Amino acid sequence: MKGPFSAVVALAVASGLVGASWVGAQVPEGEKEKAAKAEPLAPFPGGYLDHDGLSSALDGAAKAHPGLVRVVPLGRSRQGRDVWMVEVGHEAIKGPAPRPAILIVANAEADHVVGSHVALGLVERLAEADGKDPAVTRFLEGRTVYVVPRLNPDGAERLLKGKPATEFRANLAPIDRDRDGKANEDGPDDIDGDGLALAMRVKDPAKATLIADPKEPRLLRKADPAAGEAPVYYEQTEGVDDDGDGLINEDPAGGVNLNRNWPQDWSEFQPEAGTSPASEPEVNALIRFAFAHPEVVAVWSFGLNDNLRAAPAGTNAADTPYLAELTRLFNASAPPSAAPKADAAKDKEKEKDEPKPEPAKEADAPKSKAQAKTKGQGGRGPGGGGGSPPPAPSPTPPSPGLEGTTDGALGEWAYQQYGVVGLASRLWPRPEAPAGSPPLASDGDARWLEWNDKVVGGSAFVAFREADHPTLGKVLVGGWKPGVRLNPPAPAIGPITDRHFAFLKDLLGRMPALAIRDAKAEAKGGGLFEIKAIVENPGYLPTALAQGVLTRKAPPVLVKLDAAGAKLLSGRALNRVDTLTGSGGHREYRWLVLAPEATKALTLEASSPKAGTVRAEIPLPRGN
Ligand SMILES: [Ca+2]
Ligand SMILES: [Ca+2]
Ligand SMILES: [Ca+2]
Ligand SMILES: [Ca+2]
Repeated sequence: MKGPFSAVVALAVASGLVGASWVGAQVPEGEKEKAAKAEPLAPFPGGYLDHDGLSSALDGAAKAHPGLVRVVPLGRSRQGRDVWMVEVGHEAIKGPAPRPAILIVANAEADHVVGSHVALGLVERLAEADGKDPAVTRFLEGRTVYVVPRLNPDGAERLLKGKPATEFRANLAPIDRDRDGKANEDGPDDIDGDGLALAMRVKDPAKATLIADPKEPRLLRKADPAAGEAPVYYEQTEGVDDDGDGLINEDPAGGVNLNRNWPQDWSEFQPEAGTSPASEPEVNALIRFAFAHPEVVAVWSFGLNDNLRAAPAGTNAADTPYLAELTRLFNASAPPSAAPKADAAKDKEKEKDEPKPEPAKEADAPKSKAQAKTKGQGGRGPGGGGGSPPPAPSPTPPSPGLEGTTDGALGEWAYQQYGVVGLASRLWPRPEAPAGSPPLASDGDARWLEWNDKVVGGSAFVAFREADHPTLGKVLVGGWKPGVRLNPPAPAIGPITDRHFAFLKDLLGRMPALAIRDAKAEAKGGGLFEIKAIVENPGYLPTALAQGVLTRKAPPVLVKLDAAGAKLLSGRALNRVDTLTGSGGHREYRWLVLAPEATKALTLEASSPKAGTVRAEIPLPRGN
């Protein structure tokens, strides 16, 4: 087969995989723009890395930045691939206490491969900025960025290299969708021999609900009987009835959607949510990591949910201002491309016409349950999806229970249960013309077709053409190539990464911190001293979100007076503070100690995994 997938390995090899890991990253800025104007871009998966390519690229980054970038296995996928965790931070300076951290997780949904490339790009940009950009350098000296570039290596591999090529979101765990005792026995097939299993349009008056749109015949729309329109087609995935049960593609290889397997609002009746929360080894490994690392302040996930583009809703009131500010910052550093509201409504309408169920394809304007309760307030909430982009492409409908929700999503879990800032970014919410080209004019499906025609030279959409189906007779086969509507052409990844790196730097500058000020001892005579100090959070974010306090997952700030050799008469040696709010939240402390002549000073320490550790030496004044 000379399909698009032959390009994956070839391009990965051509890029050398060291330093620059995708095709676009090697083209100088000016050249890139010229090229964009001059010739069409190759759509996904051209220039995207498979598991071996990504592993090599990560290895290359670690080798290029020893002591700063480390790549360790987080766990193993179901099929035995390493799920990589990258740690970025100066090892040599790493003290005994955990260093406050940010955790970035990408490519949980198999078909959101762009996430793994942006995650890799952020690792590279952080490492390259170290020693050049003072803010980044300072951060990497005292903090850590954890990055899981591809939580779902099995699913991504299926999408990138599986045959026939088809849309793929989950992790290949065996699931018997139609409960016939066999798993994965009837998936999409390539009936016309082009290597792709796309969409199939079938003329069948009994089941048809759709007609070709007179304005754009490449698109189908619902027939309107009131306008005298008779439906002509139904549409489903390309394929045949492999197991002879009378249904076509009723039990495709799919598995569990790794962005639906998290314990928050987990859906027990949805096969793609898994048999239990965290049933999947990839999700389980990350949850174990998270609870073993209370220093994580924020989880930023790249996927189909997007909660950073609209004002927060559904969060604890005390946390909302912080999240609103992050939203503002995000929109300042990665300006949203206004996704028209009409798109979501239109696609929902289309979903109703789909003839048969298929694996999970949730739409992209998910609302958390909390958000739903806020009466449609366009929100982000904990992993909510206000201001969301047009829905994911699919010739098949979503599972009814999960569509339009964030049930079981990582971002939701990160905030609601792990109790940290939970951010989610779609990265490429809608197709755009390359810089320097006229902007795309249309919306919704028409916009995708315009992008297909003008930007990628028509190579993302396969025009429907007649094919012989073994049981249905003549059918039409064609549609969007797998993954092309979720992952931008490779040259677009660099600029997307730049914008998200700008936000990451903002976020790094907003970590909670600790400071001890006005620490002093006053002699009261007879070896008695009054000690006073203020412990403050000069960072932007609180040392614990209200949600972190509520869930007891965020450790308190511990304030310890080491009164070694002295007797504490009043005040506690160890004080716990649930949280110090951001931008100057503080507590005042007072102790009375009786110190022998030999004790010259006392040590005060304030520490929190999420804010670091500070110490102050408090001399005891003697001699009058
Ligand atoms: Ca089955
Ligand atoms: Ca085909
Ligand atoms: Ca079948
Ligand atoms: Ca089949």
